[in-house]
Amino acid sequence: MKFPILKDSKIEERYQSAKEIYADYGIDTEKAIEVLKNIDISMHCWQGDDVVGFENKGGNNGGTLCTGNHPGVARTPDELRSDIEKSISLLPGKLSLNLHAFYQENDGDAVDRTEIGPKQFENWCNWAKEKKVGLDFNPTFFAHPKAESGFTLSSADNDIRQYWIEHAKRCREISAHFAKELNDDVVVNYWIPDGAKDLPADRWAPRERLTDSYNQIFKDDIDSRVKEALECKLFGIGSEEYVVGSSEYYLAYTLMKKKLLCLDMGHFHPTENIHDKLSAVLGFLPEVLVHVSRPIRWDSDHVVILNDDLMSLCREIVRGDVLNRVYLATDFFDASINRIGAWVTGIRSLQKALIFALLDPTNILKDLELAGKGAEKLALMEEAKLLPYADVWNYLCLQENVPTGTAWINDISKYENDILSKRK
Ligand code: RNT
Ligand code: ZN
Repeated sequence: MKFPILKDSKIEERYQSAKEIYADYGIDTEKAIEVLKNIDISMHCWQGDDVVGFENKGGNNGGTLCTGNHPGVARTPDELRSDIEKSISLLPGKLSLNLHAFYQENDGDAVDRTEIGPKQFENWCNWAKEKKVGLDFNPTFFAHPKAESGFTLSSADNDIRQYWIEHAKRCREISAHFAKELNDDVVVNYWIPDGAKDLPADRWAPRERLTDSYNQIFKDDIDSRVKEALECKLFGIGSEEYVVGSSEYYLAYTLMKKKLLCLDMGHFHPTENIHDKLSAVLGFLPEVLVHVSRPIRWDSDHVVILNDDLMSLCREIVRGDVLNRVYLATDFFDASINRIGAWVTGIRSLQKALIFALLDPTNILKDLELAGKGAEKLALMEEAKLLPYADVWNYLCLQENVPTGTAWINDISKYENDILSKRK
């Protein structure tokens, strides 16, 4: 099917009507659009190659699991960049690219993770400058023989632990280089797979060692544009019973050491949502990083869609007026469908949830709540879901020169035919 291209004049007409409807609730659509355009979304690079990277070291991914083998996976940095560029051309707003250390570029022989530096990321950095996107970074504590025991920064083997401490230090150097080159914030996220499949005899020592490792890593001050976040997790495959970097562990550590806490939407009990956590932790922590993901039954990292979890998350950020204190980074990977389609669907859904949140009649809802008018409040919350935010979204896409409505689906099919299907 050829998906319809909406006429510009129709989009403008519908926008004018939507603008009036929202104005009746005291909502300024122009302002919402301006805010959305400036929300920097950190787009994860790893949807494009199924979290494989360019080292070919083997080793497991620390319990993260990318399933499916849809053709057209990016096999080289150039292919990955081309796929990212295609995706970016279909997305409005501001973007950064989120890299992992194992996306280093080398001459076929991977540089050891304790020896990587800005040089292995020179092409990425130049590319980011040219495309006017920011960069974020992650040390990679998995997919490596030295992570096979299931422990990295909390390992009882001192050589292994020192190895990963050194890797983290190299990543700090790379991140500081990015911050300087791009003159921009660089969010660095630490996620380690450390944990045990079954009952550990000692839950204490790994956490003590982890604290010591982080203290060593963070000992030297770093460029203030480098924002360091630590990601907690409930459990992973192979770490069902015990995760060293649990929620309590990282909440305590980040509070004490003034780091960012990273909340991943898939890293809590299956019925637990992260939107309720923002007003709790941001009362004490200056900033947080959110990994935008979609768990189904477990931390499955499905492509993000416009569901209640996502809408609640964005609403909380807007209602709490904390857009400048919450960094948003996507984190999902599906290899069973066209990967550009996966990326764009997920990121557009996040942006749609944000525009929806920015058009929320929050002030009226708060007044109704204070006046004890519970039924009216609930009724308006439900009716607000039918307000014409799609017309505002399309108008925003038009202004940003990216496809409106479903037209972008034509683009991914064409790219699949022209480019992806030729990758054998
Ligand atoms: C794993 C974490 C982590 C990774 C990425 C690749 O459970 O969510 O953020 O998905 O670093
Ligand atoms: Zn994550």
